Amino acid sequence: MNTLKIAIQKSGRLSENSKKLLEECGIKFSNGISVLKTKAYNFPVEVLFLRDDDIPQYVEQQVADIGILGENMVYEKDKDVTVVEQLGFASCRLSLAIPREDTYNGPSWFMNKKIATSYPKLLTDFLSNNNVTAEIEEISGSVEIAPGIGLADGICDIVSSGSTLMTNGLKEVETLLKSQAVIIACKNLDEEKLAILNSLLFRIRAVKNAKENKYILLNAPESAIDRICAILPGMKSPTILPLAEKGWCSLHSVVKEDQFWERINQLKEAGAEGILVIPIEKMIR
Ligand code: PRT
Ligand code: ZN
Repeated sequence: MNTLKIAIQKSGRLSENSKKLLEECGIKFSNGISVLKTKAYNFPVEVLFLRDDDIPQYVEQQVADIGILGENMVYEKDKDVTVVEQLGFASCRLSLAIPREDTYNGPSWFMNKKIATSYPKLLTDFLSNNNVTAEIEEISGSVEIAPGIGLADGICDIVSSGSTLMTNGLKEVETLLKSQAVIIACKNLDEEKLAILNSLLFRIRAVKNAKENKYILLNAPESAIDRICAILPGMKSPTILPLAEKGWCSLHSVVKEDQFWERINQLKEAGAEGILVIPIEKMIR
């Protein structure tokens, strides 16, 4: 039987979440430190462990059929692949930063300056869109120290919390791209591989939906049920069961977690009691 080859990062910021995602989709595979590829026991996929920089090219050439990596790398490498799903982890942004004490007056600050980066393509695009001519110093790591050691005037690098910029005396002045982990796919997948990809995407969406939603149970007087349903718009047709105590009932539904937290006080004011919020493992719409 045909198998779908999935490239994931061997070791780095994306590795654990990529493996966890496949495991949450019920895909079981062995994962020794020195293993470079492995077949899943119970799903027609083979997992290849690679450097994230190589994944776009391998997917374009169909060495791997699909890959999991950051959008920053996808758009920097600019290969002929399709982004098929955003995964919601490894959120970060590609930003320009300059010494903290400098006054920033817009992209023209970078005119005729030297910028250190590992993202020459995305930086070149940004500079040309803003009619700025600058020298790009391409380096592969520790970009943030470049201004401090006199290698560059500013940097263009990935920012997450911002603390690396702060420790290196830099401030963020422009965001070029917001990024998260995505699945990319080769454009030439045959029907059998497409069918496997679709069943994988089905499982991934079930896992993602489950994470965003919670199963909620609460008790309330019958007279409060209409108000409670109006407070939580997700509760279109909740299950309502009578309690042993007359005039009271138990209400069960699925709600978006962020909506629940925003409205918890209103729920209590409306008469909800004994509220339980329970994680959902998989959710199929
Ligand atoms: O070895 P390999 O080439 O596979 O890995 P790598 O070292 O190139 O990549 P890795 O593991 O560092 O990052 C993989 C992907 O994680 C990136 O391409 C991004 O999509 C995503 N990601 C999410 C990040 C960060 N957050 C992040 N904070 N990638 C890098 N960083 C670095 C950044 O370069 C900077 O040095 O963290 C520092 C900034 O972090 P803060 O929190 O101090 O702002
Ligand atoms: Zn890399």
